[in-house]
Amino acid sequence: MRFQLLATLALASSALAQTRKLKWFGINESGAEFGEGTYPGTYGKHYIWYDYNTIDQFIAQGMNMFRLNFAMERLTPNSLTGAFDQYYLGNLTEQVNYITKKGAYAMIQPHNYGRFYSNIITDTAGFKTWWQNVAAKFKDNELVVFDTNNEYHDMDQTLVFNLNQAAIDGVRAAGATKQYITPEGNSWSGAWTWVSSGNGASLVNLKDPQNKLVYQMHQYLDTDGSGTHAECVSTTIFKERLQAATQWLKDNKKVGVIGEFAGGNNTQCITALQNGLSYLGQNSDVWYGALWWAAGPWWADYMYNMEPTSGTAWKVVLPKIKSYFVS
Ligand SMILES: *[C@@H]1O[C@H](CO)[C@@H](O)[C@H](O)[C@H]1NC(C)=O
Ligand SMILES: *[C@@H]1O[C@H](CO)[C@@H](O)[C@H](O)[C@H]1NC(C)=O
Ligand SMILES: CC(=O)N[C@H]1CO[C@H](CO)[C@@H](O)[C@@H]1O
Repeated sequence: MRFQLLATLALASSALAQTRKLKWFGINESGAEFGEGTYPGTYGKHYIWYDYNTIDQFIAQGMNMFRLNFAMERLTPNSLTGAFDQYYLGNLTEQVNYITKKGAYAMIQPHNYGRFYSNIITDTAGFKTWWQNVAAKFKDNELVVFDTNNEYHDMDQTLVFNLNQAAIDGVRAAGATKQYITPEGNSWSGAWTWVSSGNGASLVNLKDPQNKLVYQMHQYLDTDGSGTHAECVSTTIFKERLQAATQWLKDNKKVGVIGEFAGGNNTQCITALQNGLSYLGQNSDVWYGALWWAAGPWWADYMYNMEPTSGTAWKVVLPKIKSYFVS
């Protein structure tokens, strides 16, 4: 009892001693969306939820944002406007509560690319209802962040705008008025193409009555920006790929977050990561932070795996980047 109290005090004082250079330092928790195409699939076989012990270890490293990947097809198996699967919702809720009770943010992230059962979502009214139903479950938790959808791509730009607006309207209609919402763009929501793809010109017009939109962009550092190679183009590529989007945020008085970023275990990538994170820190007026891709129980020897304590990125990258978030 006494030891517990001392431990709690020690934790509280070390948390107070931390200075954040960026509001959010986070990680993608990935696994509940695995088994894509096998729906509903079986828990523990086709998909998996996240390990509380590893969440604690990330928090001890200074992380305060967890982007929880999951599949819409498992949450509402019948239709966008249909009933929840109570167990999948139960697991999602349990994870959100665990994270937010520790004082960290939990990002609810349908990992669906603007699609439902592989078809592009065109029913914007149904999408609004989906979000209204989901947000109603979390409306009293201010540490929840709603991500409208992971990486829209190869879609009509007006549809991407309309789906984002429908999600915002649905969340607010649920009475969730305090939470941040992160719209994502077409073209895999890339930061480097945010302006050139037309996302900027289109999504600048999204309206949120609560004024709590944080534009979510993703950025990888390999040649095609896909995050499928261990090599990075140069030591300055991260920073370079952020410049146009940063200017867009400033010009339009918006704020953003890098919802996914990563690089491989090599000195070129590590320097590129450090330069890019330093640039985010210099522009913390418009950037809220960044979330590493990825952790989760099933990544094994994946090149960007940050799962404690065996992941390559946990061992090699995290110690070299965390000081850009917290000191
Ligand atoms: C999590 O999912 C499993 C498998 O469907 C289920 O047995 C369990 O009851 C769920 N947990 C909650 C809290 O709903
Ligand atoms: C990282 O790369 C170095 C250099 O290639 C290698 O020696 C080391 O084993 C790698 N670390 C991990 C955890 O893979
Ligand atoms: C860059 C990257 O690793 N993206 C992966 C994100 O996760 C989905 C499934 O969870 C993979 O299909 C992508 O390759």
